[in-house]
Amino acid sequence: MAKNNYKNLANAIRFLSIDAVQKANSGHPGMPMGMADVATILFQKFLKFNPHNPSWFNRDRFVLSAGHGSMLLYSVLYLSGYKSIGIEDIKNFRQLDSICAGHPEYEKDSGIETTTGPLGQGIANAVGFALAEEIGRAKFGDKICNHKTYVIAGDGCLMEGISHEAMSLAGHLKLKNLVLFFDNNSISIDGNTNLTISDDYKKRFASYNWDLIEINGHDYNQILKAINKVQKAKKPTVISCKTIIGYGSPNKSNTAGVHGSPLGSAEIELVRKKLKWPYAPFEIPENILKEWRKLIIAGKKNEEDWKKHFNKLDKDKKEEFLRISSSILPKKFNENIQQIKNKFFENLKPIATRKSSEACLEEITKFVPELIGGSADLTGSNNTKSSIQKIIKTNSFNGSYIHYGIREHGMCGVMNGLALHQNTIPYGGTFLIFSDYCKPSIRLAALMKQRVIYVLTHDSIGLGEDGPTHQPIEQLFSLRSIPNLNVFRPADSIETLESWELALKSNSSPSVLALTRQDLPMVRKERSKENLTQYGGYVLSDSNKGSSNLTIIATGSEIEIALDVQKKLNDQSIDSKVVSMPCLELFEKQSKEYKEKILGKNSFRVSIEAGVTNGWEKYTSNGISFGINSFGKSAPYKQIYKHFGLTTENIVSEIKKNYK
Ligand SMILES: Cc1ncc(C[n+]2csc(CCOP(=O)(O)OP(=O)(O)O)c2C)c(N)n1
Ligand SMILES: [Mg+2]
Repeated sequence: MAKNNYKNLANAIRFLSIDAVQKANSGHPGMPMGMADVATILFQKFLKFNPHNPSWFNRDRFVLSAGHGSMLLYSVLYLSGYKSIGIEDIKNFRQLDSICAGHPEYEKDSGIETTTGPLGQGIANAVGFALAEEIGRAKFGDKICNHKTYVIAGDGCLMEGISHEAMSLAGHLKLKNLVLFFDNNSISIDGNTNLTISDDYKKRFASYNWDLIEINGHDYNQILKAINKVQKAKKPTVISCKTIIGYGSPNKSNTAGVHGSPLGSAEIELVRKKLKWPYAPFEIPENILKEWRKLIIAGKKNEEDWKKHFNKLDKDKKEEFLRISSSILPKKFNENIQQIKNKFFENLKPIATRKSSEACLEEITKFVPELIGGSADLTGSNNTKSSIQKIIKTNSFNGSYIHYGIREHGMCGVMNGLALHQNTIPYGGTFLIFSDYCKPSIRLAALMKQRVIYVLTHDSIGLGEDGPTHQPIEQLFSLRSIPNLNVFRPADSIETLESWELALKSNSSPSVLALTRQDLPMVRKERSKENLTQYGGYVLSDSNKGSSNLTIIATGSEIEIALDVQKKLNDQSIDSKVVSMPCLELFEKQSKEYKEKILGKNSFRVSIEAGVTNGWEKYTSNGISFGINSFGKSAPYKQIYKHFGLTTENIVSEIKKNYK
């Protein structure tokens, strides 16, 4: 195609972006103007996708990590004929409920592959996509799963710590189908990037084991050549594109002023003249739109070619592929879980919930092959690896366990990509305290409704001697404050198994499993088949068959104390019931009647949890919340419990002082 034509195709992206930002009176025109040429060549000449079936499994993934440049993505999806975005949506940029939201928000079947905006996250998601692709290829063969993952990232994404973690892992694993376009415009919000950075990018990327190709991001030949070259890459590649932010704007290009503000009508007039674009706002001339829309035909063919290969798969493989890619658990899932439960009921010995979780995984990994586990260098402490799991390594992706290294943030961003790719269920471990290093990615998993499972062990002062830097205090409620995240804190092996079952069935919410380091007694002795954790909270033990006016609510390791308190009170003829509340979010979803019945409408309520009490007061307003509202202590754990008054003696005495 003539270069002139590419220019027009790219200018269509530029003007849709300029005009949408101007109409919304907010947004970021600079980045789409700068990267329009690269995006045009990528979509026109290389990207394998089907605009009329955006979820076609073997499509190349395109991630806009520099999410502020969202208009680039919306423009290119509209132009190439996705039904999810029409011209009216573009005119509605940044308005309530518009698919063209301020930053790209993941929506299945829309072409928006992931939610971006918090800089750097998209790079980690892209590493997850590329890793999932390798895993898919190892499982289903290179005719079924064999695609590229392209990501556009700017100066900002590459400054963020998560980019270092994720790119280092990708280089180590040699994810050859991963291509990062670096929008190397040397401008961010505060001005020229030389205000703050003097990294040697060449050395940086080389040290990660990435290839680097440097091009002028406005030269079509160079863009074509570079993307052509990466088709045969043996490692992940950065294509560093020297671009001019706000390309085409006579007065604002190459300045921070064009990063995040509308250009203004006078300047837009000048851009129209300079780029020879005489058309009205939102008008794309027919010949240009037609050229873009040819991608619909090419896309259909892409998928049809793939289907021929898919049809050649044997019946079992086909069924397995369809099951996994539709997020359906194996047929015998419920039956198998029940068998594990029966086995657990036989074992009454005290056991740490992290170990119970390991026992769950030992069985579950046998019948849920799409589970892809890992840990941020705490495999032996998080108990995240079952004995049958093979390790995923460079050039060997037929395993199901990833050593993420000490890269918690990267791990969680990568897991989001693994989940979004739709052929894995990712879970990953670290200590609960380091959920603070994971939080931005956990939040995005919740926002995107992804089934990601966080195995967070050493969940309280119960970890003991490692001291206050390692003892979670505010973490449980901080995680509970994230919408659409289920935080499970099971009390024994049965609740741990029930939590795993719910997390795996939870197709539209991520889950945290907060697990203990220390041994806990088995508290669920009654052999109920039903998963009681699904109610979030339930009566575990009642000393007066439903008519006591004292309710003791606890979670996880503090259930042991709650039961002991109940016993001591009972010895003194004070009745009480103990409510186990492994998941507050699921409890909140129950009916008002159920909640009142469990908590006791007029009961004196006590909560016991080894963490901040702020949050429990909702349930215990008239009663007492036992917890810890300062940092922990370094000592053997029983001494720390005593130090904070989390002992049967203290709690019984306080209850007796305040109750009745
Ligand atoms: C984690 C995070 N920190 C800060 C921001 C706010 N922010 C949005 S864009 C941006 C500058 C990005 O610079 P660059 O990637 O070079 O984009 P360009 O100006 O070239 O479009 C900042 C600081 C953000 N979105 N995410
Ligand atoms: Mg920049």
